[in-house]
Amino acid sequence: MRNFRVYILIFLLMPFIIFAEDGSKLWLRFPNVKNGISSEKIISKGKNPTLEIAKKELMSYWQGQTIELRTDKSLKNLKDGYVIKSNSGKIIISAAKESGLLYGVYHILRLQQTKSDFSHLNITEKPSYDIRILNHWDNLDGTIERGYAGHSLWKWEDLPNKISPRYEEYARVNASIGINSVVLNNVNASPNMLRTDYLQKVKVLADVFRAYGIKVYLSVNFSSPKVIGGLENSDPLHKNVQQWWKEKASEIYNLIPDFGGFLVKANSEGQPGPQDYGRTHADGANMMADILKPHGGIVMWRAFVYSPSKEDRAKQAHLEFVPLDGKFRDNVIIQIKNGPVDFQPREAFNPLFGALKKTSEMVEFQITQEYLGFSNHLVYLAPLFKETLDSDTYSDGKGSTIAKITDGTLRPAQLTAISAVANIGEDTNWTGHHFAQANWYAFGRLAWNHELSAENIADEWIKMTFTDKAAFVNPVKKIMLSSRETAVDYMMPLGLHHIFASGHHYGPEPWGDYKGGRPDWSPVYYHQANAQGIGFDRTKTGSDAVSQYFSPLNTIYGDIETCPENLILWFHHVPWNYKMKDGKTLWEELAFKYDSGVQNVREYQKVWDQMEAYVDPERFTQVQSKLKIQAKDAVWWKDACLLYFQTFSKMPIPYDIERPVHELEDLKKIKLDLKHHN
Ligand code: GCW
Repeated sequence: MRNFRVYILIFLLMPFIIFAEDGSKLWLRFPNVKNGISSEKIISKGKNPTLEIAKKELMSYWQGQTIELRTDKSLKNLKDGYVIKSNSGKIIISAAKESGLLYGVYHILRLQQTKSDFSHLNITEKPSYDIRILNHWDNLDGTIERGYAGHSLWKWEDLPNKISPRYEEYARVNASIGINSVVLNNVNASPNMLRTDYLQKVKVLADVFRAYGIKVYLSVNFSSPKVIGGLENSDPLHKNVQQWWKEKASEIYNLIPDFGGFLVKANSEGQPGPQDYGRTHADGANMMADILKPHGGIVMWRAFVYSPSKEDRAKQAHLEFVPLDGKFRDNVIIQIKNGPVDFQPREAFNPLFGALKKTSEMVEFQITQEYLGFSNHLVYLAPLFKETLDSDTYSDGKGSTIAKITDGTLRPAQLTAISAVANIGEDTNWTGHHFAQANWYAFGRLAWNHELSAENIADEWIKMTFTDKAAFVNPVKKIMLSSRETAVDYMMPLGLHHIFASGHHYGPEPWGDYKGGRPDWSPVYYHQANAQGIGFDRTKTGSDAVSQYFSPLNTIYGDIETCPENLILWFHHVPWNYKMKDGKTLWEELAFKYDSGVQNVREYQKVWDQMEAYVDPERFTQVQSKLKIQAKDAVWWKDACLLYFQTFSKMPIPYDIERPVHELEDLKKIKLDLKHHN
């Protein structure tokens, strides 16, 4: 009898068990689809693992007309793009490569998921970038630097024998948005990554990813020859060092014939590099490039370099790399963070874009929210990505946007690529926050087509991930689209930057003054608040970072009257009573911005609570809880920054905004136990 009751209970709960929504499916949800079309309704020739995946997806999920998958070498100019055409009752997807066919299949599935019309299709897609790459900052011990979604997906201890099913799921999800490359390990790279036993593990991952059109790359430690090769040093100009790399490359390519290449963080934040031997970044990058060249591999050399010096940190990459322009091999690409400091909620764009005229350049974004509330805050990053890509550098006259510089439109670049630091971990929902999935999605979509709008991408993602009901889509889209500006407002409005708590970067610490430590890791170095005003003077009379920008931006940014207000404290030290465009003083404006950030998050909570009817209970409550944290954190940020800056401005917090609820002295005592180095 008891057993019987248990059975009844299980039976009644069945629909909930089956349809439990834990976010693990990401945007590849097909809640009402039991089966796709039968194999007879798929026309294709030849056998190939990628093609088999494409067919399997159609047979599992596609509910429309007959599909023909056609490889067509004449479409080579589309690279791994594709053409989709409706033709007398069927749909023909053609592409030069099988990966293009797979992307085409995900395209029509997306149309089905978003309930778009697919009766008269005539679509031609060509990716904006050849290499669309995720950078994992995963360590060999399973931790992830700046990772907020649990441990690493890569189970190094189990590999090469045990293969987690998530490797393939990961590859599939990436393929669905066109990501075709991944760097498996942290740029703060362990030399052990290149040990033979690890390479055999890497091979297994590469073998799983290959059918999904994904190539594997590795971050390498510049000292590897010395550390694991037992050489005396790792001087790139030494023959035995070069020989070591040569043999290593052969070993890698024997295991992984389509290996992508190396990503290198050198002479930055304590990492070894060519400068340890009096050599330049070009010497180091070229040595590796020469070794990879015969195998078809490339070097992505990072421009994120700065040393503890008197020079403004925002200027250092430009100072270092511009003199090397023209000296890099054609299979080297310089990987440049979107801003010149470090993935801040808002930065001016990195002036290195466009400044290297004879060298391929690529953007590095950060999807993981190191500086944006980890996986606790809802911050949709497509507007940030777009802001960078659409920035006009004026390097080759008006219209020289970062998108056009990096995608090869403006200059025939040898290599075109775009990268982002992943936010993926072993959490069931992959990214910690359900809405952080949207940032992975948005990066992939923009890497495929940087002309898509943040709004369109949000629209697709919401419909695929949650529901297409307008009563849900529209308000949620509104939240997403304003969320980045909201985060800027409650953390660092008007161009403020890097006033985070030290090390872990969660929460405010504008008072942070690491006397005796590195000034360029101290908040007070970045905000420069004093009795006169606040902000970093980067004008000609300050650090002169403005001169690294092409005309007319150097003058626009350099003049307080013409500098965009959202960057005013990035470029200027501004008096507290400076009159802003809306008539408020700088101090009032700052206070209003912080307050509006807080109010917006409260609004998001209200809107989300009204969405309950449209979302499964699991994801509804999880997002709801995260919004509570975000609301509390926003108030924490606002109080910490306003109360602290008030000690300089000596002005009242405008009376029509919410009053602080904390004491400054209490906030100063907060020390979160989240470990990290800087
Ligand atoms: O954003 C900073 C991070 C470091 C990171 C570094 C980098 C991988 O705080 O954790 O190291 O940038 O991009 O190299």
